[in-house]
Amino acid sequence: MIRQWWNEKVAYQIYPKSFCDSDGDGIGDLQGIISKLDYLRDLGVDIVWLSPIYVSPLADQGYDIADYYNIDPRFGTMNDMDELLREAHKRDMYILMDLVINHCSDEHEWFRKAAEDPDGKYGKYFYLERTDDPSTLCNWRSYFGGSVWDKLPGHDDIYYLHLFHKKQPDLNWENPELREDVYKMINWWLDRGLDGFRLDAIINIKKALPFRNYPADRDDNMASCTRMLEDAIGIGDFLGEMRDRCFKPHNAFTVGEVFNQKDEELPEFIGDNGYFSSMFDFAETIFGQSRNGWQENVDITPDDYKSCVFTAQEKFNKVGFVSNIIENHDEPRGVCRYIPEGDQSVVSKKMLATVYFLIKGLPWIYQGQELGMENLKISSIEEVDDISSIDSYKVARAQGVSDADALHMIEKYGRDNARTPFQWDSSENAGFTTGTPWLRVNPNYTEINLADEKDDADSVFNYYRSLICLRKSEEYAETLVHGDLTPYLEDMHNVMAYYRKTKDQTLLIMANYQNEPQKLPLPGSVKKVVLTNTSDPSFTETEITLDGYQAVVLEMK
Ligand code: TEU
Repeated sequence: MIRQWWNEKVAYQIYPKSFCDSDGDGIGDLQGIISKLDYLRDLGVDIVWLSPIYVSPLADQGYDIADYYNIDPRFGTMNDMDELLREAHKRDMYILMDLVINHCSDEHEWFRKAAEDPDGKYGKYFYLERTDDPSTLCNWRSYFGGSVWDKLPGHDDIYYLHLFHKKQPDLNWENPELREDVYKMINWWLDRGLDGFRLDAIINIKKALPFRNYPADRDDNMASCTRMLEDAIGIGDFLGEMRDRCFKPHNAFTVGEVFNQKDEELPEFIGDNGYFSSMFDFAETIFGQSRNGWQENVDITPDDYKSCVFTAQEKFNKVGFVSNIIENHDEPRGVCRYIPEGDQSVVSKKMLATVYFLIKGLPWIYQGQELGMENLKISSIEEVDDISSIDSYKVARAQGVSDADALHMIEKYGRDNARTPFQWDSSENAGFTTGTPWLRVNPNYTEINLADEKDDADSVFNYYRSLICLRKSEEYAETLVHGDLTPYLEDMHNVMAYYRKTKDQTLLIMANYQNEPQKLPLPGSVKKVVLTNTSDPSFTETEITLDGYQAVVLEMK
């Protein structure tokens, strides 16, 4: 595998709407981000991905783009964007934008023109089907619920395809003219100095055609649109073309949001000369998901988490450099998902940070994760903003789930959890805005906030700093970035342990993934305790005792 400049970096995701509001309108913005670049630099962040800031009606919080060439005024101006690029580059940091090209907004000019003249050029930019009888359209269910087909505005006999929200019409990648327009836009941004992209929902750009029904998987008589992806062959032609026309000539960094990939295709995706530089591992994210809806999801246990991570490591490390996360803007807070309910504490949060941050791959931190931010409590569906939570609530209620249980389900899986404003300090609105925040601040901001954690040597925040320093240290970087990963004590209940090894150095990362202390066998002599999240562990030549949720990084002789 060819080594890349970004292997040794640390990446961070910003959800701009909720990061920092500079003008008091309750919405985070580019000037807010610029004002926090030094914060990120000091934390040790190199690569920053911004969730979408393009012009958008925000039907899906910016993942519905109405103009790819402009910044939404709520986030700032193109001058602000240029300033952000300049200021980031001055600090040796890299900026990635979100590339949302499976679909655009129904308010995009292309879609408006398609509705005006479905037989003209722009009609071919979308998937349009002409019929007087909508029951003849294929029975795919969209990601956000309901049919993937909706009426083209102004036409009673033409329907357009949307795998996501009805305000997110899918772009027709089979059309070379559309592809040219997309490549032109990507190159325009890269020429401006952008360093790369995160590729949104990218696996969906290839459809299994012609459209056809699949066996219904719920009693709405529809089939999840992901079923179609299994039969969609040939996405590589599009992705390879995009790499060659856009990313490669600019030496851009790209990370794919890829669900439902075919494992045999992994080398083409992220091997040397892959379509992307890296892609996210979502094995832990999707664990326990039920086809029937969130009400039937199964919790992930520490042993399940370990098994997902090790299986993914085995799969990805053979072919490329994976991107590792415990949360993002679509997921609950990692500390609430991967630490059993009720066990969230500073110590357990640091344990989770240790085990995920030191596996092989590019570590990503989602804003607020470095503080140990937690899920949001809700008391009524009226408080919920996220469209996917609202749909999941409806599905659960229709299945007979009680209001209280359906709300609890949203507390566990909803996308608002990660989207609450960043908790800068304990002043009103957590220091995020002087106005009214667009989404509720998590009331726990008086206990969990950056200002307090900065001054506390034992905080989650300062522990993240230690982890980043360790991964970048002269002494251990080679092993932590490039060393092999091998599981240790893989079958031991509530233990997650692994080696990171080069020919000159062996590190052993061990975590006791439960409240009760555990004695664990040591495979050899310890040379040094490099890091721990509590007090120094007691160990002999053959055995180590770890407190509840204690994690250690040991250098072995
Ligand atoms: O998410 C795409 C996506 O496919 C996930 O919602 C996925 O369906 C699910 O997690 C699988 O378990 C991206 C963005 O991250 C999200 O915010 C957008 O809403 C979506 O694309 C549409 O652009």
